[in-house]
Amino acid sequence: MTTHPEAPPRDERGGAAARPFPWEDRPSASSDVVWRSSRNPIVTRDAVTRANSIFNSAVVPYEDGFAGVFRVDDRRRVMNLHAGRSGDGVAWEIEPEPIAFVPQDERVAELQERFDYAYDPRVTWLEDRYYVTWCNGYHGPTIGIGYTHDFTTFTQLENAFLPFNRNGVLFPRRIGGSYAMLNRPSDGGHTAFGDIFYSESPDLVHWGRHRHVLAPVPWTWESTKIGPGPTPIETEAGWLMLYHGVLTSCNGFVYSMGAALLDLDEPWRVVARGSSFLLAPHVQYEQVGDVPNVVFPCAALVDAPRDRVTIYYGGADTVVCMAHAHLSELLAFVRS
Ligand code: BMA
Repeated sequence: MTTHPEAPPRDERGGAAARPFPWEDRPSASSDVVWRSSRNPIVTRDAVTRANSIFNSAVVPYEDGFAGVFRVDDRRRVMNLHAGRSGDGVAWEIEPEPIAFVPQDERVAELQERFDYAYDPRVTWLEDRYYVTWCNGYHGPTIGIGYTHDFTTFTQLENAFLPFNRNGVLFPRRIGGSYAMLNRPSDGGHTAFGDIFYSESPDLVHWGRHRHVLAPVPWTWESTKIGPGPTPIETEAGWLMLYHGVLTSCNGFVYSMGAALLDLDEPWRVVARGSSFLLAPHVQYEQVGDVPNVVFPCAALVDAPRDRVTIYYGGADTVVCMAHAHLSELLAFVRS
């Protein structure tokens, strides 16, 4: 039913075949398209000494298990990225120290002369390596890009855009010969607006041909702003894009997750868009935390042959959580 270029080639030990897929069936009492893991939250601040919070993090299949890049805010409330490993996708070992990106060249070293913050990573298997994109502080938020082959050594490339931009996620293959990224321009503060755009690049350094993809919808769960989430999932019907949408209540922002389907060859064209949210902050670990009422998806694992998707999301800017869905039902949902 689907093609799935996200997974890296099987290693010589047949790791991919042996890898477990983190999954729970939908509870019998539920008819929701997306349901929460009973093991939530799967990562708390206790995973890293001196962490204030660990949330909005990205995981991918790696060797016999999984690897990830985690957002860790420390007790100075400095936001940074840490690498992590897991055998089952649920129990994580997270490095105590932040990733020390090696600059690709002297020009990138200039970017590193000052570190402000790094947060909200996405990880994408693309051609021959794992790329990391994140919100990188450089005179305001913009999109940082780096890559790794082993989740030990990470190389940093140029920032993709001028400030301000807070959400950037790469497509897992080139589109029309170009690298492609969904992103969300913003401002220097707590942006009370925001549409999703598509940008492309011949070399992952120079970005252009920016196209509008999706706008907020007035008087709905996504009326204030929206932003791309996990690496888009390639299906025969189009690119399944999970994203976050925000409404402004009388008591502040409320972050939920929705989904849309983008054209395979021209992903700035929207094929379909679900009108409701898929997951909204309805349980305590999403409603209560450093920032209340936040569901913020950053990654999805896909087991296409068995019609299974596992989504990783941040809860209330405090913890990492998992949710599950059937791919076929997500594709039906976007047309609802
Ligand atoms: C956004 C980002 C996210 C965060 C969200 C809610 O602007 O900072 O990291 O989860 O706000 O605070």
